[in-house]
Amino acid sequence: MKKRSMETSLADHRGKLIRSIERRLFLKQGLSLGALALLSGCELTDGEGVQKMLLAMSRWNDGAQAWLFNSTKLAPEYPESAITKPFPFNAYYGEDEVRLVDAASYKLELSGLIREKKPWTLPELYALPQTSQITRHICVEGWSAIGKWSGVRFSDFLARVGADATAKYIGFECADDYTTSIDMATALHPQTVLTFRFADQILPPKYGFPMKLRIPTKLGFKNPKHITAMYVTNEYPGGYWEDQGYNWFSGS
Ligand SMILES: Nc1nc2c(c(=O)[nH]1)N[C@H]1C(S)=C(S)[C@@H](COP(=O)(O)O)O[C@H]1N2
Ligand SMILES: [Mo]
Repeated sequence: MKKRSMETSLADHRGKLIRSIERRLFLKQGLSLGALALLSGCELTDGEGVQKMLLAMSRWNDGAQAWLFNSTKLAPEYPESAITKPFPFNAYYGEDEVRLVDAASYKLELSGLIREKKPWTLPELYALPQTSQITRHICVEGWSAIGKWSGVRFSDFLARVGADATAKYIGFECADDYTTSIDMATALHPQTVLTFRFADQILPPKYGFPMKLRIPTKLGFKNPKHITAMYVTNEYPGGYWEDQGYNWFSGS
């Protein structure tokens, strides 16, 4: 009897915990518990596993929110001394399978609701006015790292090519067949930068040569590397992880 009532109260406690964490996730991040379970590979029927995952996610989520959901709506920037060394590599495959993009034949293709659809070569992109940022990259897998990226402010690039800023989405295709898409407001955010350099060097292959769209207000998986094509559209484009249940917005 005693054991039974303890079990009941534990289950009750777990129920409350789940509901409170779900509510917070839903309100602040748009993530569902199902999505979280997917991310952490946790079996939702396993009581102990659920408990552990919830506690870990609760802690991680609090930290992530402090970094991401800044009231000024700008992601924090850091001094050079805060840069994480070595900076982690991540992709949906291992580092031995990193795609090598040929610089000489590379062209960035533009399509959809864009006036000037002429493809861009790397020398043309490198000649655009450049800006730098030292920001925190936050991966949904539970790690974060601070790095320095440089490139052209994405809003400047979009204005230059005549992208329809009233359209809803921008979709990205990458040399490794990865895809993702973002909302126009985030595309126009001042800290969203089409970057060609990491730590003042041309982006090495593992960090996304020839370019990574750096979006410090969004989770890592919304920061496409090896971009080969982008298109502006009003039709929801989805993406590699988004189509598997990851929250599409995943940012602030
Ligand atoms: N093309 C492409 N971009 C991608 C990915 C990928 O697999 N392919 N992974 C994403 C994820 S989940 C993360 S955390 C970051 C990792 O970037 P990094 O290798 O520079 O740390 O790239 C993002 N962009
Ligand atoms: Mo990630």
